[in-house]
Amino acid sequence: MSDPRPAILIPGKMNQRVLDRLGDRFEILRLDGADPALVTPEIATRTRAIATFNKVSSGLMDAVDHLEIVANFGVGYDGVDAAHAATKGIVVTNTPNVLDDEVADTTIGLLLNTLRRFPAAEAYLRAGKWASDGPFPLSPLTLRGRTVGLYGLGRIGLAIARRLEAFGVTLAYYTRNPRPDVPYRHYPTLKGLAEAVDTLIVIVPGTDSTRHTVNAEIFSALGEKGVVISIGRGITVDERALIEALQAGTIAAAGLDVFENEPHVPQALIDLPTVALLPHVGSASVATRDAMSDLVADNLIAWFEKGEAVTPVSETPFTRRGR
Ligand code: A2R
Repeated sequence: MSDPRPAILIPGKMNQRVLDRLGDRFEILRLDGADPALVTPEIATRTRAIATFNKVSSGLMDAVDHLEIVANFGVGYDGVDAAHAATKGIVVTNTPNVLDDEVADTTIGLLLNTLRRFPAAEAYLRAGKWASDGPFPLSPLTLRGRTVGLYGLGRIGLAIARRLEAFGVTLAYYTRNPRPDVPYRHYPTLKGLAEAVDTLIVIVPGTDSTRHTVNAEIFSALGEKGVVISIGRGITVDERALIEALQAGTIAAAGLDVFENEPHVPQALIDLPTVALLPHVGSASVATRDAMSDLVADNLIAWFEKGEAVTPVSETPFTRRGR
């Protein structure tokens, strides 16, 4: 007799906590990767849900016959073809809210690392140079007196802005739609924002409308004291133009947690002393990743047991099963 439980397909890796939470309510089907060619006829027939780390193509959705829900681990779902899901009535869920504070904390750390060169200072101490060579050189840059522009002022952007208020810096932002609930000045264009500030924090999703929007024109507008912090998605920043801007002194420094071709980071960036780098760890604490795991599981459990998604993305606002 076939298994009566709904089958969840997991293409590639998944957090153990998600699997533990799904428990014995579901049949779990595994694939080595998110390649539709790996889908067997049995998997195609049985799969009703996919749980993923941001990688489900239209081809993978089409390769299974009775797909109802794609539960993505992460707030960004640029690797899931949500537009295609919408055309098929498949709901896509993500993990908003539960990571806002963690990513905002990371952003502040990256910003300070970039301006004050704390990682280099620590490496200096660890190498014994404090004792042999004397004090670490003064940082040319500081957060004092800066004007910070946020490119993106959604859930995470607002958590960053609230923190920065306590640092006594002036704040402004660019989004397509001004927010009525914030005191910060809104600029209707990214270039206008970049001309008005000296520090740009990039916290928008990676979409066709944000791809390479932080480019040579924006670096020129920021100017030679300019600092760019990228914490949303790598493709928003034109990495090649960023390297050129840093090498030429068009801007002063950059702090990056996300990259265009992760986990590969261009050697030119690694070689630049004016860059602070992190390996995409914005939300990467055990506690926050556990909360994200729980939200992935909650979406799947709620969908099949209550007929409701907890956090559907905007392209697939199907809060109810069989809507
Ligand atoms: O433009 P608006 O009014 O939709 O504002 C959103 C802004 N945004 C953009 N701003 C300018 N040009 C665009 N083409 C554009 N697309 C989006 O980004 C809003 O202020 C912000 C997104 O906010 P949330 O949807 O609340 O996202 P959350 O949770 O803050 O996460 C942002 C991204 C994720 O998508 C991941 O890629 C990454 O951070 O972890």
